[in-house]
Amino acid sequence: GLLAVAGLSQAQQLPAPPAPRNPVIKHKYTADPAALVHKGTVYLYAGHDEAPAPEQRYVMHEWLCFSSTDMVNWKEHPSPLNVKAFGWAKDDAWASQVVERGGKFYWYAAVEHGTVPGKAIGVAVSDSPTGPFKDARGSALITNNMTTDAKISWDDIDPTVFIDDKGQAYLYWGNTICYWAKLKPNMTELDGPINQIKTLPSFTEAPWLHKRNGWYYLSYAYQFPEKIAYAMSRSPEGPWEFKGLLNEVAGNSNTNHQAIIDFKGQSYFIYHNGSIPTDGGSFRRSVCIDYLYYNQDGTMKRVQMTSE
Ligand code: FUB
Repeated sequence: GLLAVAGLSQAQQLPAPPAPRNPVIKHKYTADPAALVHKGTVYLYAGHDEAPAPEQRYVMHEWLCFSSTDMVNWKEHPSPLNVKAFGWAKDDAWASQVVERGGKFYWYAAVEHGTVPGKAIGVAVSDSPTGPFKDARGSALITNNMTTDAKISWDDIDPTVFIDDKGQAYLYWGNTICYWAKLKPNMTELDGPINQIKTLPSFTEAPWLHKRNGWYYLSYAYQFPEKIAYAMSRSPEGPWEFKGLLNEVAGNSNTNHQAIIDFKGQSYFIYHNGSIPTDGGSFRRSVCIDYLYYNQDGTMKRVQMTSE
């Protein structure tokens, strides 16, 4: 056809998307990215690393929100959620994810529980992706005494939520053990038992669920210091087949915490490293974005981190 006559492939005719320049947020330390594509805009949600150098511990009290229509220029919104919004929580605004259902936005977040020792997962709700968000339950959705196998107090962290085509919502989370459960259509209550995925080698934490061309992908932080690995399935309930690594340890950070999205015809791998000069590191992290590519068989190619 015309393309052949012109001698140009489709890729040559389309303008290449501008390359994100890493780290994408430079004026604050940002960690544990999650991204939501909604009406032509990407919303980037991140934890806020506030530990003053040289402290080697997590100091995290609030989550941050940025939006972009080109993945390069980011607009910062006022912090839409603080750990204080969960009246039952003590502190620690750890990893989170926002999903949309029926015009409402649900924000799943890991925090330290005030009375049940250990980490817990709460859910906040808003009519807007930029908030304000309020506690949707008045209590934790997941507490440490609901999952007793891991023998650690921080196994109930890093929620990711996925809504399947028929409307069934799934929550996945965990450290050391990868848990999953169904959510009711109200998005604020479990619908059935808490299950475990036992076929993920060296699962550390940070599950992220996404679907593409009939395949379900479960990516996660592997080993420690973390690389990102992934498994694939034909169902959100598994069985999951391990497929290998997506990257190497991200510069100067023990954790890596990915999100994966498609936006305007390009796939993106979003993660954090410790690359801001002088004080950046495992407790002063920075969100980065790189391109992600798939093979013909649906497997994902190893990500070339531009920070490498
Ligand atoms: O940011 C605190 C914790 O570090 C997160 O929950 C983990 O995913 C790791 O990034």
